[in-house]
Amino acid sequence: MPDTIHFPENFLWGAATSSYQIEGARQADGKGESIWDRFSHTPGKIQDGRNGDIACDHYNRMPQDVALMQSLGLQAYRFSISWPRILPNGRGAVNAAGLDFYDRLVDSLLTANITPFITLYHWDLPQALQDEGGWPSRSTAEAFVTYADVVSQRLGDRVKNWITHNEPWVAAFVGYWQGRHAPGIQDFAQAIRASHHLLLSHGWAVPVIRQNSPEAQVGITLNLNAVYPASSSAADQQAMRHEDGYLNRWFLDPLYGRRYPADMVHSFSQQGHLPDDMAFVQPGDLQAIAAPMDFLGINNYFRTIARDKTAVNNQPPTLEPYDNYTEMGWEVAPEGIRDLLLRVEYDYRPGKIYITENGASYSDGPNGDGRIADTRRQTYLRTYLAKIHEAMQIGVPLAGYFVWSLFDNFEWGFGYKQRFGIIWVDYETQERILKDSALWYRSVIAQNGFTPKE
Ligand code: IFM
Repeated sequence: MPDTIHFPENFLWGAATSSYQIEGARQADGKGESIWDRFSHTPGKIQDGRNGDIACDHYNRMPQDVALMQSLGLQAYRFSISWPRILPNGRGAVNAAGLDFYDRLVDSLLTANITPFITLYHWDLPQALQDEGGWPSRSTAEAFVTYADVVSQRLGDRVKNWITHNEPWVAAFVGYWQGRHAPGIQDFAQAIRASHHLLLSHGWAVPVIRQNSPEAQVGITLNLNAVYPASSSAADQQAMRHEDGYLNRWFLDPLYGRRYPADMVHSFSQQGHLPDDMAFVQPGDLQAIAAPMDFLGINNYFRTIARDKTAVNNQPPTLEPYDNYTEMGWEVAPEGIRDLLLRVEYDYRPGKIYITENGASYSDGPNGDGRIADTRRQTYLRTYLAKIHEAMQIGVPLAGYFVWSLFDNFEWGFGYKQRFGIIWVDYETQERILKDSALWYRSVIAQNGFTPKE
């Protein structure tokens, strides 16, 4: 192991958040209702029964929060825009006050020398559009393009890094199939349609953003995992291929011009999941989805070990998870992020990659002195960053890293029980406290690297 790990000079160190998870201000200044407002106010949907009405109150504390980012030396900040703050009904009248908030945020970041990375869609769809069918409906993709146009016209002079969507797999399959996320639907056919319209809206928005934001870098963020077979049996190899197809290839293949993976279309169809045989894919859609991008954003937290549990007399597994999990129950397996990066580079050649999210949920809080010794998070970040660095040494064109998350925040269906922040948030007082991991991350940024064993 090298004594010190150094990153390239222009490597970008950032942190990420999303609108619904931190902003609060549910109805402030003309904001419309989102599917997460509706879902989180539906009894039984959120584990701790809470919602994002206040969250980190970032909408009202934005200047202090940017000052905190500056105190950490952050070079980039990835945040998302709340669509219903801009277009309360999803389309139609623009809410100027909503745009003004992000205008102020962007100016504050630039003044603090922090590069803004905007995510246009991080799951808070205007409820009005869900009422018309949501992502399974093609008209939502059309509405997204208008929304992208409005935002990029206003901010595109100063913002040069644009992410159309965050984790379309989650938006489609957790929102419309597992039903654990808004809008809470459990219908695979709807989820598949949603996945297509999310991708289509991305492809349609890319040229619009480019037009409004000269020299913009435009990409999408996918949640991807390295997938390993639990043994070398044919059954486990096949399970691996299926998991990989469902999570990774279903999105990567069409984005990189290879159409939807035929094996997955066949498999979904055999399971009776494609009643209309993907007739919703219209001529020109696949070309639109494959619009050239400037970078790929990857969110990664854990790896997947694929096991065919139905196979008769399957070989015993040769690969078992480590006995090391975060409080989300996600396995800590740093080599997964290295293998994932190598695989994506080898198979898709994205040209430029950012890790747009990586981090860990541990609930360590202040001790008697007010210090937060979140050593497990620090170890997680250090070991994952070391593997990321290995991938870069082998040739993966990684341009930056965004820790998830800047703050503890509303963790969707889990509510506030899960804490991913490098900054502690006391939800009673809204006090922010830098955890030890934040202090460590500040030193990583300052030194552009770290000592693997510290
Ligand atoms: O909090 C989420 C984020 O919104 C999307 N990626 C995963 C994170 C942790 O679950």
